[in-house]
Amino acid sequence: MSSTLTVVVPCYNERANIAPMVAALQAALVGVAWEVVFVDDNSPDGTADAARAIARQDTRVRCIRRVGRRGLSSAVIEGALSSSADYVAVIDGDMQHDETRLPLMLNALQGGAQLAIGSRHVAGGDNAGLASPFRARLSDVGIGLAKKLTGAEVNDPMSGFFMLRRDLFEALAARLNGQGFKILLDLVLASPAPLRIVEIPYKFRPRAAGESKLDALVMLQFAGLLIDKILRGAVPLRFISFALVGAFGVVINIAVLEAARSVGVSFGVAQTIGTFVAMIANFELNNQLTYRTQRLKGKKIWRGLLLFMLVCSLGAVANIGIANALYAQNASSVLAGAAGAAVGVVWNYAVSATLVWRAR
Ligand SMILES: Nc1nc2c(ncn2[C@@H]2O[C@H](COP(=O)(O)OP(=O)(O)O)[C@@H](O)[C@H]2O)c(=O)[nH]1
Ligand SMILES: [Mg+2]
Repeated sequence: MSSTLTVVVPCYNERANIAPMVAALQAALVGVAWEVVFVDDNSPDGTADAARAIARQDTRVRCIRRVGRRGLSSAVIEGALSSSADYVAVIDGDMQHDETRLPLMLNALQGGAQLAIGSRHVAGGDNAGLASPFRARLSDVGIGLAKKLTGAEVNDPMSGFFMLRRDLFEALAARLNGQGFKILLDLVLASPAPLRIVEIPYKFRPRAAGESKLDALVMLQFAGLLIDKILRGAVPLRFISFALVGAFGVVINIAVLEAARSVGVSFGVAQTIGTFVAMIANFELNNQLTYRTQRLKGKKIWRGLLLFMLVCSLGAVANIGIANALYAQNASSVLAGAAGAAVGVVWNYAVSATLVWRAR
């Protein structure tokens, strides 16, 4: 007999949370034919051993142990693709999500919804379990960006807690980006037609054991996911124009730097002036050339210029960060610099295309 519901639990160093998770599912899913798949990336704390010890006693429990791999999204994808059930749910392995919502999600799907999302941002849900005000802020910014850049009609597109029909997941699987943390957003964006989505409120709990794995790399992968989605279908000519303007900006930057230095301005100040002049020139050129079809005029120019400079500053941070990271891993300085610059220009282009020169 196959199960009705497969619960996929990505886990990394969650040993202490495995047994409580199985017990919680058992209590929440009375009357449902369920199974749970823990997808562990060979955690050093022995998470897989803990799962297998339970699996030996309980055939509803399975464990996929991946070696030489890391990544929440790809773990979820492989867990879901190992299912033969009618429905697949995804829930974090750290007890932060409220498993008692699972039957409600299942009801919603059986009533015709295609995707049920556990949401912290609809009435009755909350985000109190985020570890710090910084994380709450970060989460809000991420949600805002995701909504703005993608137009996804979901209040909590960053939720890691959701359920959908397995056949839908299988249909979308090949179109998934699979990088980083945000598998739900990835799924919503992969669907060629808008999905019938129901959001079910839940209260995000604080972590009871273990620690969070969200770090700078995860955030970078999130940026990559957004960029990937935006670039799909974008006009390449426009990107080329943007990149050429950027290259011209580098020339302006160096020219101003040298000119200021020749009249005795210190390097740091001269470079700062050069950078600002280059950004303003680039904004003007892009406004005249790259985005002439939606040129900003009048008062909108000032807002646009400010946003553009902000976006480019973030691009510069990503550029320097990536170049440093590659250089530290023994890449040649030219390769590291080029990779950093490439990421910077793609970021600047993708984000300014949507935020600064948004097509009406
Ligand atoms: N298999 C796998 N699971 C992961 C990985 N990174 C995070 N997880 C799991 O994904 C869930 C959410 O991660 P968590 O660190 O709690 O993120 P946060 O709640 O946003 O701080 C937890 O169950 C983690 O153990 C990974 O690289 N591989
Ligand atoms: Mg967590």
